Amino acid sequence: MLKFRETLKIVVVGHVDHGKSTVIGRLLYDTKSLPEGAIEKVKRISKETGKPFEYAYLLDAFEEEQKQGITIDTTQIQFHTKKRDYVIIDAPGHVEFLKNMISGAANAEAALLVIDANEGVREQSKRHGYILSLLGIKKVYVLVNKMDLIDYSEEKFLDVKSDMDTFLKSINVFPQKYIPVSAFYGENIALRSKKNAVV
Ligand SMILES: Nc1nc2c(ncn2[C@@H]2O[C@H](COP(=O)(O)OP(=O)(O)OP(=O)(O)O)[C@@H](O)[C@H]2O)c(=O)[nH]1
Ligand SMILES: [Mg+2]
Repeated sequence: MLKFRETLKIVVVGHVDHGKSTVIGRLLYDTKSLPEGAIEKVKRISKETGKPFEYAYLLDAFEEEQKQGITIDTTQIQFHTKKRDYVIIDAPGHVEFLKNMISGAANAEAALLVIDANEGVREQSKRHGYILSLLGIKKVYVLVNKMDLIDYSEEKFLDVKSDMDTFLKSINVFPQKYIPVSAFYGENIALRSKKNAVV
């Protein structure tokens, strides 16, 4: 019998540099979903340019993106688990590329809104939240990222959560969950973190 598998389209949004591409890169890495040689290639580029290793380079494939360290255009990645197929859409966070973010989000059924725990809620965190509400995307998960930079502080996590939740409520967005993560160190990405008990 033919079995139909669901495909879920998830867009990853949020303020510039808050770690969207790193979240996806690390998820692909931890679930062994990368094509062979991909990590080695990024390591080689890092060595050649003298820059630190970036999971984001797995997504930001264009030379200009790697040079500037920002995402310019959306990238769509196929991702599979036993249960489902996913298309993950990496959106740019810079205000200049808002159009690209919107076209990426327009296709999605769910969204991950990434906020840097150290910087907190910023302009594009709110604007992207607002765009999700305009597009009627109901399944929203907020990832409070870079928890390593704030020593996995539950108090600071709850502050960021409260700030964002106040804003999102005012525009009728009710996230399914707020999750503290460290994309760079793989905490709460593919596996549940032992670093904090706030989830
Ligand atoms: N310490 C720490 N740094 C992180 C973490 N996640 C991302 N970063 C760093 O933050 C910087 C920006 O990460 P990106 O993933 O490129 O951010 P982005 O949100 O995709 O940026 P744009 O697409 O340009 O908006 C990089 O130097 C990452 O290594 C984290 O969990 N901890
Ligand atoms: Mg990016």
